[in-house]
Amino acid sequence: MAVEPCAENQSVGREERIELFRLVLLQRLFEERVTALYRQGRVPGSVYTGRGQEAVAAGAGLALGPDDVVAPLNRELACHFARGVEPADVFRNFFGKATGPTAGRDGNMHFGYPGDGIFPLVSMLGDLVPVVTGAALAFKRRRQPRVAMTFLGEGAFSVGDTHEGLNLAAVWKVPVVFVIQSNRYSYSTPVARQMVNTNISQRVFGGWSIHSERVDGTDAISVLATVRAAVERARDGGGPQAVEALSVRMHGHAAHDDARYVPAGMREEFAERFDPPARLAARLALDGLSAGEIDAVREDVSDEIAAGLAEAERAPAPDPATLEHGVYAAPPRSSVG
Ligand SMILES: Cc1ncc(C[n+]2csc(CCOP(=O)(O)OP(=O)(O)O)c2C)c(N)n1
Ligand SMILES: [Mg+2]
Repeated sequence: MAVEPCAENQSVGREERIELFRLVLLQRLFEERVTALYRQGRVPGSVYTGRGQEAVAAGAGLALGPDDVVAPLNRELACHFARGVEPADVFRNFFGKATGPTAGRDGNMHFGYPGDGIFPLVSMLGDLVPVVTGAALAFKRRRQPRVAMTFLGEGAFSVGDTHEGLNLAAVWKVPVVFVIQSNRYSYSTPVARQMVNTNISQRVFGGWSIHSERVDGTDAISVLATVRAAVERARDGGGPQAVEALSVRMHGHAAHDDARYVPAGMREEFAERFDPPARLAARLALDGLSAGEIDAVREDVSDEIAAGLAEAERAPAPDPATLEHGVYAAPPRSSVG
């Protein structure tokens, strides 16, 4: 079976399509590299990747304006990249380097740039829902035309904080966008064993009257168009918005999980037709980009990752004398190391 090109959507122009392709590839190739390093024993902790759902992170990330804020989860690296985070800095975090965003306190994805509108990841499922709802409440009270966004998976819908946050967002009518990653599993639990009505978009509308739409989460162009419309509705006073992006998690929960619980052939079949970077490349080819132009984007991304890795490898390890610094409150970066 052949790959399905991304659907035609006139609201996303040529430059944005190329940027989406770059972002999706950046996440894909970065995660392949960091997984290989993990298997070589060069990355402590574990590695969680978003293979199969990069288009959601890229499209939603690009849909935000410069003054908006976002709280990505650990499968949304393309969203960080869309906001200008450099691969070198993410590598520095995975390596636990002194000059990385957590100064070596975390070797994973619990980092952020609050000053640049990227909130650090809170691992407890659902907890970012009230956090971004609070940020959106602040924007509303200050009458600022800003929007807050977070991502959440099916797992968050089994946690009370999610329901409390969604309820308050609706009651307060704040400018927040919830991007729901429906990738069929929560760790090893198939969604149908977690909830009776697996149409989360319908539940969000039925439960809280939050405007909600479903989108093909493997089609970055559709994601960008749908989430951008949601962001603008939120910005224009339309209250909270939800977009449920449908995809398949193309690997286990983390690098240690071989996902034996997934039915044989499901992911292979999905990858053949719906692999996000292949879908974008097929659309770009239909748009008239030559194979050479498409390959040039791949090469640029690959070079950027190689350069970022080399830079991060040269970065210093934390000084043991600073062990207790910033554990409870982050010191300014210049004072670390
Ligand atoms: C409150 C809470 N309970 C349990 C966990 C452990 N945990 C981490 S990820 C995960 C599954 C998440 O599933 P989903 O939200 O569908 O995200 P996905 O892994 O599919 O990206 C679980 C149970 C957690 N992080 N927080
Ligand atoms: Mg899931």
